[in-house]
Amino acid sequence: MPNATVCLPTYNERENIEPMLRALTALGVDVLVVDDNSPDGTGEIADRLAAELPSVSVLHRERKEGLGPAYLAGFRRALADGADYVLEMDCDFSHDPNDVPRLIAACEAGADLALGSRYVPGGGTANWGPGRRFVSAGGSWYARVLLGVSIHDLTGGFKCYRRAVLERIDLDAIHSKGYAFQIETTYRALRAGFGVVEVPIRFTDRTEGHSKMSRAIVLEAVWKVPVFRLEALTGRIR
Ligand SMILES: Nc1nc2c(ncn2[C@@H]2O[C@H](COP(=O)(O)OP(=O)(O)O)[C@@H](O)[C@H]2O)c(=O)[nH]1
Ligand SMILES: [Mg+2]
Repeated sequence: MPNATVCLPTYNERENIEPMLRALTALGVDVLVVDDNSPDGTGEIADRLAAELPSVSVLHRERKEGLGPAYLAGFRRALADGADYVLEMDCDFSHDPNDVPRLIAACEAGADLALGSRYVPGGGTANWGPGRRFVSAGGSWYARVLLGVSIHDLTGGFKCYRRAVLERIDLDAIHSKGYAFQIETTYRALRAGFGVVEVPIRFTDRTEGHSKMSRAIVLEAVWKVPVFRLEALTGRIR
């Protein structure tokens, strides 16, 4: 396995953190848990596992600020620690840890950024009703059309970056918190000329713990997409 670090943001994932860390370490990747002081004790469980598993480390942040800031802190740490590939992944088993090697393989085969994608042939969502599928696929379609890109799943959070991508895109300029963060990072990579590929994945709803998705996170993505396009037109995203 190449030198890859999975950044795993957690907020109240007490039921999921241990099985997830065991599944990931069995694959031979490094894992960086980024915990925002979860009130349910996820951070302490992660510390205990980090003491047992040499490939696991934990970044503790003081408070919950959303997925974007947690990932940015994780990316900076992973780059400083010398990772060649940096991955994003949810800690609720919506993303199958066994798909991690496929994302890394896509980068090894030449991609700069590999996206786990629900909306390409072979990908999909298990146990989602038509309403939720429509909103999610519609959101990606909205971003795809407004940004003028050819990516089908822009809001997914299962990704593998070649380190050069994170070194090149301006991490300091990114202030998105939720789905907008996923759209923005991929858009910045595309604008910078990197090769982005979609790898089909099957997304499964979590069975343990609770989603932290909110109306504010959805609205942020809606208003930020045209802003990203404007920023690209005015040279602020390049
Ligand atoms: N560190 C950190 N992790 C978060 C935050 N919000 C969500 N997460 C984690 O991000 C992942 C995806 O969040 P989730 O609530 O499942 O979002 P959903 O899949 O869109 O419903 C999970 O591992 C969460 O624990 C946050 O503010 N800080
Ligand atoms: Mg989830």
